[in-house]
Amino acid sequence: MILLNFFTEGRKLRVLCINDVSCIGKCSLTVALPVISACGVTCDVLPTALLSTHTGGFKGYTFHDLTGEIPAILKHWKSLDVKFDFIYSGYLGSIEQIDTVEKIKNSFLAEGGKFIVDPVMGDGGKLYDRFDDAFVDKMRELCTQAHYILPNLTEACFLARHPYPHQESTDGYALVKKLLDVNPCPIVTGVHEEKEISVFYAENGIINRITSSLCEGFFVGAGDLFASAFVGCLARGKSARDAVSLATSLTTAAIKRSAKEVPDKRFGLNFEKELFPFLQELNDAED
Ligand code: PXL
Repeated sequence: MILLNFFTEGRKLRVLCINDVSCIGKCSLTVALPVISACGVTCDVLPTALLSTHTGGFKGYTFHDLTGEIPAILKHWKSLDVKFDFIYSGYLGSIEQIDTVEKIKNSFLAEGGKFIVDPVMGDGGKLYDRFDDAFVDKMRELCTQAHYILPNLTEACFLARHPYPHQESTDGYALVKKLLDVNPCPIVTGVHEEKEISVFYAENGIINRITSSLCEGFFVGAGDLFASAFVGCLARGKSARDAVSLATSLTTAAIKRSAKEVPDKRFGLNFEKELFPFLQELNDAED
């Protein structure tokens, strides 16, 4: 609490989001920037790659790896003596970039700041294009360093070396229990059972869940929306429990809207009109 008073009185909170720019398909930075900024905190960015679209379903996408640019950016930032109160990493294009994120956390996270890792690697039981087991192992290492990790069900299974439930329903409690060996505060999204979908999260060793009704199908960018809202709410001083609850409301509302409004789910979620009620909930929760 002392920490938040110092931050809020002294200067505006800064969040650094390390993620790719996918020009089309609303995910990663094109979601994180509007959502985190709308929460009322500064969102600085470190783009990891520039893609014509995300890799989840479009054929022939372009991919420009920005790893080579990062050392010069960091050198300049060092000269500015800048620190970040929250560092949130998402899609990383290579094992080398995972090493870089670890270095950024060690050099640029403000004292008492929080490091949040969304280990973006896959969905539907499979790894995305471009990722393999070596990447998973390296991501698992990064997750051990984070204050919070936000895997979806697929990523949680890879991290915990747990079988992905293709047909059967998932024991979210058993999965999160295994993940506690990787990180003390895992928050697992998209855990589906028959007609329900849940977020499971651990707090002080106790596992909790928030359940919503299930909309069938894959919704690209849903994990990014959840993670961005979670980080934005944390940066506004919410507890992790409240941030999970607010992020779940926003994501569920955006998915429900998109199930009706977006015929081709590769183009991402129509989350924009759901930001207003989300921010109202965030501000009301302040009283
Ligand atoms: O939403 C996750 C994501 C982020 N970035 C890129 C992706 C994906 C999922 O497919 O391809 C480039």
